Amino acid sequence: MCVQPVDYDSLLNPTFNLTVYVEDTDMTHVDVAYIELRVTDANDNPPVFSPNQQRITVFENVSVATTLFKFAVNDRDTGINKQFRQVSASKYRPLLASCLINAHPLPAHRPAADD
Ligand SMILES: [Ca+2]
Ligand SMILES: [Ca+2]
Repeated sequence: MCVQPVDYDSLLNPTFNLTVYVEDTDMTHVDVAYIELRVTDANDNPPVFSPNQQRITVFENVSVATTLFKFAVNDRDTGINKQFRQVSASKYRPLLASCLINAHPLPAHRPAADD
C-alpha cells in the first residue's frame, strides 16, 4: 500500500518492481504476479526565476533593445513539461517595453535522494 505520494522529480529511478500474492484458505493455493510500474513526469512544477528579484540601474538614454539583465529560469520537470515561454510584464512600463529582459533555462536539476 502506498503511504505517500510519488514525486517523479525527486526519484532517482522512476521504475518500481512490485510483487502481488493471492491465496485462498488452502495455504498451498498461492499465485504470484509481477508488476513493473513506471512513473512518468507530470507538469507539476512551475518555471522559477533565479534570482527572482534584481535591481537594475540604466541611463535614461539606454538604447532600444538593450539587454538589461539575463535571468536564469529552472523548471524541475523534464521534457516538454520543462519548457516555458518568456512572458514580459513590461507593458506596464513603456520605457522597459523597448528593452529586452532575457530568460534562459538552467541545466536540469535532479536532486539527490537526501535533498
Ligand atoms: Ca513545468
Ligand atoms: Ca514533474
